[in-house]
Amino acid sequence: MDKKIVLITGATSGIGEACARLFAEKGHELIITGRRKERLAKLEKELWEKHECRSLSLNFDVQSRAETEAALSSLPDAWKKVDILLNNAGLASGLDTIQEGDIDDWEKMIDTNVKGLLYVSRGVLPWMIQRKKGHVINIGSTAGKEVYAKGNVYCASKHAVDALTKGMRIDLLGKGIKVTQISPGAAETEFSLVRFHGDSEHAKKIYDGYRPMAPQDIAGLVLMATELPEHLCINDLVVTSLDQANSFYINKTN
Ligand code: NDP
Ligand code: 8X3
Repeated sequence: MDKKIVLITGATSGIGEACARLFAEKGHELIITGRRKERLAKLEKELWEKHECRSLSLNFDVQSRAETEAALSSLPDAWKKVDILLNNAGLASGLDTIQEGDIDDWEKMIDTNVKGLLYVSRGVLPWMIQRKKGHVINIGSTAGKEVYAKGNVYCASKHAVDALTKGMRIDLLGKGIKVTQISPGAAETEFSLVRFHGDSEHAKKIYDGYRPMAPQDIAGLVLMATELPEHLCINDLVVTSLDQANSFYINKTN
């Protein structure tokens, strides 16, 4: 097996954590990141005990350019040979009309989903370019394809991820670097808990009456995208559960 170094932003929960577990199980080496240090330490220990996976934790907030730059430059040279960058860290904060929206929520989403992704990519891409290989996978969303009521700024941030993914693929053409976007519909993670500012009752109700995807479902697709023949690149993969047609239509009859 071709052992790879996989850098996963937002590995402390949900899709990023499921990806960390799957890539570790497949024998790869991991750089796991997030703000919750204890969760990173626990995951690092678990991955070693279960799979003898070598992993390294970087504890930083992607909203901070200075923290992101410092964390990435602290990596030993051997760990800078990142083969796969999974830009996953992201969030929705609030669900309000544009006229009532909380500007702090807006800043959080734009700073994390757009600027954070840019800071991390700007740090890692030169390492990939130097080695003439690499794979960037951005976690977009169906919210990056359609806009739904009260989704305004979250949808805008995921539309930005969609545009940045396309831009990256164009700018990196001929450099041996694949750029993929995976755009999921609803997956049951801590996403809704975060969106509703810790209100677990409200968060649970979001998944009432239908079967959403699990974070492991997305992890399987991320892995699949990285295992294609060298000359093939999935550009964009929109995926929902069987109960979801798009951002608007969900079969809630279960
Ligand atoms: P979770 O809330 O379960 O996980 C989010 C992850 O992002 C956590 O590990 C969190 O780590 C990290 N993160 C958030 N903000 C920051 C920050 N400022 N700095 C560093 N890390 C951060 O949600 P999901 O797993 O669902 O979300 C992962 C991605 O998937 C997001 O980009 C989301 O927009 C996207 N997505 C989710 C869908 C869903 O329905 N769940 C559907 C489509 C896309 P920590 O808090 O420790 O920093
Ligand atoms: C998360 C999916 O529909 O809640 O990106 O926006 S949705």
